[in-house]
Amino acid sequence: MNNIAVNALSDKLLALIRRRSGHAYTLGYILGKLKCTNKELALAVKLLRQSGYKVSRTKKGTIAFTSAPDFLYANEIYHGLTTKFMGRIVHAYKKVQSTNTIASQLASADAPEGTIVIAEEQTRGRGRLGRQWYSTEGFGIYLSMIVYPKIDPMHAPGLSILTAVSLADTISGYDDLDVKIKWPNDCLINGRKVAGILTELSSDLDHVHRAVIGIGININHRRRDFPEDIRKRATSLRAEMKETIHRVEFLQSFLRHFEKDYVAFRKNGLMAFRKRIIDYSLLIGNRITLDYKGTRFTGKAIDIHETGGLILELPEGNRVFTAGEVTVVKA
Ligand code: BT5
Repeated sequence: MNNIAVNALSDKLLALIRRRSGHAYTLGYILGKLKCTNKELALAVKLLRQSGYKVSRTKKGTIAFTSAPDFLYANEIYHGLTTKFMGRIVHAYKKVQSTNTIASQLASADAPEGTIVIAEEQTRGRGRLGRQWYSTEGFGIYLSMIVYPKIDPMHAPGLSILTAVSLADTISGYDDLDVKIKWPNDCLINGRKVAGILTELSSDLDHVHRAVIGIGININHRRRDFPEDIRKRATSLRAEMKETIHRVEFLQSFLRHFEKDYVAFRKNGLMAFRKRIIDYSLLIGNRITLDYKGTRFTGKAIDIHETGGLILELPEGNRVFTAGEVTVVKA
């Protein structure tokens, strides 16, 4: 039996025995269902165990599923996923340079909408303007989602804001945390960055052809797991909640939130989310400085624009910004 066949058999075995967690399935039942030999079954069990699944076998040969590892395997992500299209196709990797790069290639080859690329580790995870996203193995979620939103490129900033709202809702579902969105692309808890979003587009003047929404989420980092240069500014769900979070469940929950929001966004635009955006916003209602293309603007952030831009009240009148680096001015 070659590796591909053992893989396929272990997938079938897993699907079969995890239907009833802890139940001891008899050997005869399993061999009959999987139509394989005892030796082939032993290989499949070995592979599952090597992959981190807890599978128990008795002397009589019964087999029971005990638990699954919290690895971002495609199999795990599918199991119990209730979305219609988000995450229905998963490209899962152990280590990549950047999930956004792979997702862009897949999108150019017309991968179906909702396809995701996910990795346990990125060696060149990127932020905006060539900055780096620290993507330590096993602690975070490094995710890229492919969407074809049929919007004007002017409205593209809305995709990042929409994603931030879905993420903030997902995080809020875990605990009573002080989650904020810092326009244009950060999620913060208690003032520290827990996630960043990088949306990359392929578009012409009036039409977005495809978008890759990349999200880095700090899930199970302890403070000391962050590199020193960001330790004071970064946080994770675990650091805030003092408990380990199941990454696969978090991802499934996020995909569910995002799918619902994205469908509403396509139908009704970003303004359908205005209240939620304002409620989560760290900036709206505050005096801020915004650095844009080498110029610093100081004023009050007063609202979100339908394009996803930030509306700033300046001495010369209101102005919409589509990008920029923002700092809240301390009163
Ligand atoms: C972002 O950029 O916040 C967007 C990050 C997007 C990362 C995802 S991971 C999956 C996908 N594949 C990719 O290659 N990228 C996307 P920006 O606003 O430019 O923020 C970058 C800055 O955040 C850095 O310069 C650091 O100061 C800080 N930073 C880096 N890693 C961090 C982390 N893990 N947690 C908190 N802050 C971090």
